[in-house]
This record gives sequence, C-alpha cells and structure tokens, in this order.
Amino acid sequence: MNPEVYDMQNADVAWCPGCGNFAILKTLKMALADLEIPPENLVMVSGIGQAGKLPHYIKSNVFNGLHGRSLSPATGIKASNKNMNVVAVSGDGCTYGEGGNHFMHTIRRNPDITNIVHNNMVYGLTKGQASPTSQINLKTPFQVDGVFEEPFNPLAVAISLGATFVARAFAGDIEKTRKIIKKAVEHKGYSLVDIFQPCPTFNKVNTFQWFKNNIYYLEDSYKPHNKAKALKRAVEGPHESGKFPLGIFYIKEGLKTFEENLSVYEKVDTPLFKREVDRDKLKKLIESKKKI
Ligand SMILES: Cc1ncc(C[n+]2csc(CCOP(=O)(O)OP(=O)(O)O)c2C)c(N)n1
Repeated sequence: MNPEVYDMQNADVAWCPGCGNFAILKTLKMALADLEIPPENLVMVSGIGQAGKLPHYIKSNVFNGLHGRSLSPATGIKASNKNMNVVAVSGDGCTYGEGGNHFMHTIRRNPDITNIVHNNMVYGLTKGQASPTSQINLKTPFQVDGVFEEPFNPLAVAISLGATFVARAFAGDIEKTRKIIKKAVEHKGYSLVDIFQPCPTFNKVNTFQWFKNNIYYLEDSYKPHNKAKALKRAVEGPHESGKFPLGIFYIKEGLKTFEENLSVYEKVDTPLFKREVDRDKLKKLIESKKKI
C-alpha cells in the first residue's frame, strides 16, 4: 500500500522545522502501509503535546484526549471494537510524566494496542521544561541549576511490569524504525516503542548528533525472549558510561489480551459497539441501590 493513503490534505502542521516528529510521522505511515492497514481500520489516540498532535496529520480515526491520557481511551476503543488497529502516540512528558500511572497499569492489562512514545527528553509544547526522561545536568529555563533526578527508564519499567513487547528506536533511522514499528503493530498485546527524537528548538543538548553518538543497535544474535537479559540491556546507557541500545528488547507471546479476558467476548464475538444496549436493564441498574 502507498503511505500516501494516510496523507491529510491541507493540514496546518505546527511542528518546528527540523523536528524529529516529521521523521516519526513519515516512518509510521510507511510501516502502516507495509501492513496494508486501511485508514478506516486505524484509530490514532493521543494526549497533549507536540507529539500528541501527530494524529491530526494522519488520515485515520482520531481521539485526542487529555494530557497523560492516551492509553485509557486507547484501551477502551480496542475493547469496544477489537477489529480496529489502535495506536496510542504521545510524548515522553505526556506518557511517562502526567500519564505515568496509566502507563504502568495499561502495561499490566495488556490490551492489544501499540504505544509509540516520541522521546525528546524535554517538554516541547510548553517550551522546554525537563521531562521524566531528561538526562542529569540538563539545564532548562525552569531547571536553572540542571536536572538532578534519576531519569525515568521506560523500557526497564515496562519489562518489569510484564509488557509483552518492548522496543526502542531512533527517529533519525527511518528504515530500522519502520521495521520495529511494523513488528510492534503486528504483535498481539501491548507494545511499547520508545523513539528517541531530537527537539532542535528546546533541547540543545540531546541533538541529532548527540543521539548518533550515544546509541547502538542490539546485536543480531540478541534474542528478545529472556526477561532478565532484557532488563540488563534496558538499563544500559550513557549514565552507566555506555550507550543506549536500540532494537527489540523483549517479546512475550501467547498471553491473553485485555479484550480476551473480558467475559463479554467469551461467547459472542460481535464487537461491543455493534451490540444493542438493553436500556431497561441499564435503567434498572442505575435506579437500583445495589452497590457494584
Ligand atoms: C493536566 C495538564 N498538565 C499540564 C499541561 C501542560 N502541558 C501540555 S503538553 C505538556 C508537556 C508536553 O511534553 P511531551 O509530552 O514530552 O511532548 P512534546 O511537546 O515534547 O512532544 C505539558 C506539561 C496540560 N495540558 N495538562
């Protein structure tokens, strides 16, 4: 399929020139086209931020929720129409900061959704404050003495909570990122793709070149099926006097998804949104004093 099927005509794009978001958008469209997912079968869900605007620029069904709240509507959408391909996309601030609690508990539920996080290590939309993934000593107009907190490690958190697909990519490498996104979308269950992305306007430290100097790919011989080994690789990085590995760290297959665990799908396969609501039953339930 041609990635142009996802092009939005006359979209007024709000991203700065040189922003890594452009490459992520382009790569995502290529990966979805490779998988031949028609726009009508795709739901893009986001929170708030520059990354959170991505669904505005891709022809598909869209739900743009509150800051930090991309994953709960994405889970609900998938549960009510399990035939849809659901991709939740937002920034590191939105997903790991404001949405940190949702991030953790969505992983535990394992809905069959893909979670793409644009990780520019800064809050872009609100003009450059530190985010949970900001590196130690990063100075910003708000953190004038530099960041002193330990950076949030989304991969290690996801692996330890039992995420069934965990990967990291770089916006500057379209071909490898395209392959990773394809595998993530194909994966049955929750998949995380954290994508390093330069923010040329508000992060003058973690630039395109900085990322190039501080990343490498997991070896071809690396097998992503061992949780302890995946965790060990996930904690590597410049803070441990190394580099950040990229690639697929962990995959666990065969686990039931959130939707599959719902009793409503036990006997009937029809998506919830297509079913008739028994209004009398609902009314009785609302009016009853019974505690649920
Ligand atoms: C509840 C709430 N808190 C704070 C904000 C302000 N706010 C909007 S976007 C954002 C951070 C965006 O950073 P990130 O998610 O990393 O995305 P980026 O803009 O860098 O792509 C913040 C703090 C908000 N809109 N709502």
